[in-house]
Amino acid sequence: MSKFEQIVILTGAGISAESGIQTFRDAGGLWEDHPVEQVATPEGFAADPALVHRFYNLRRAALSTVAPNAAHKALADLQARFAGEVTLVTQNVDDLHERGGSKNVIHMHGELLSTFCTACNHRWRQETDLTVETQCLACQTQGGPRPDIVWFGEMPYDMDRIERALKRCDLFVSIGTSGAVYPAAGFVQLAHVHGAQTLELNLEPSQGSAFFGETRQGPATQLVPEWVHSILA
Ligand code: BV8
Repeated sequence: MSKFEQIVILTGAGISAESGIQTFRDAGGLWEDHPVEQVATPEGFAADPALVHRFYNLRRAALSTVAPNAAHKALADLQARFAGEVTLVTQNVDDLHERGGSKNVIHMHGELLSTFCTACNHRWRQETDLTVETQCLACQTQGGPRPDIVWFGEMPYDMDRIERALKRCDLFVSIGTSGAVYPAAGFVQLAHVHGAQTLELNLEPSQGSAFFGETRQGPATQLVPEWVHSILA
């Protein structure tokens, strides 16, 4: 029986890298020569909705060309077999955790496959391209639908639920994130002050490595299965 009872896991773009989805750092934080912070903001969307729709249409369409990797599958295995509680929070907007078998994934930065209407707030699953002509399925407003993505300057989803889990967990594990974006980058400190052990699994030390009790460097497809095996052993 593992000595831990409540585990919170935070994942970032690095866990999907070996599935072929580019991380933000690899792209140098740029997309079509635009800083991500420019296209991934409400102001960017207001200024050029067609550009922002294109940014997300390309990433949404790419989902059908990639598959979950051993790290996604190992976390699903942990959720299925761990006797205690696992809370899986991801900054990623892809669906690889779900396709790898994970349940109850908290997408704190939203999802590529979700859309909502800025006029009536109706939310629905969206698999095809959005354009400025797209009409809302509920109120028919043309141009109302936007990607259901939390942009810079917007409040991430499920923060109350995430903070409650961080305060009561006994282990916090961060996987494949640079620790560049808040509030996700601050989760390790909240978990630590409430007595949790903290572990970082990442290709290289992140900006927040100093806050972790233990850090391991390597690819997620190697580190995550090894770690899950040690917890389930
Ligand atoms: C908020 C959706 C408040 C978009 C994303 C100072 C100045 C200005 C702003 C701020 C500031 N301090 C805080 C802020 C606010 C801002 C912020 O943090 N800015 C940063 C740039 C400083 N944060 C926000 O705006 C957040 N909201 O604060 O709201 C508020 C309060 C009240 C009321 C209203 C609002 C919202 C942030 C969410 C933004 N949206 N995503 C989209 O995806 O298109 S963030 C986006 O970037 C990603 O989702 C992700 O979270 C982030 C990139 O982080 P990573 O996932 O870590 O990816 P990255 O490429 O950086 O790193 C990959 C890592 O993997 C690397 O370390 C690499 O070594 C590793 N790796 C690579 N390969 C592998 C690997 N590891 C293992 N195996 C491998 N094979």
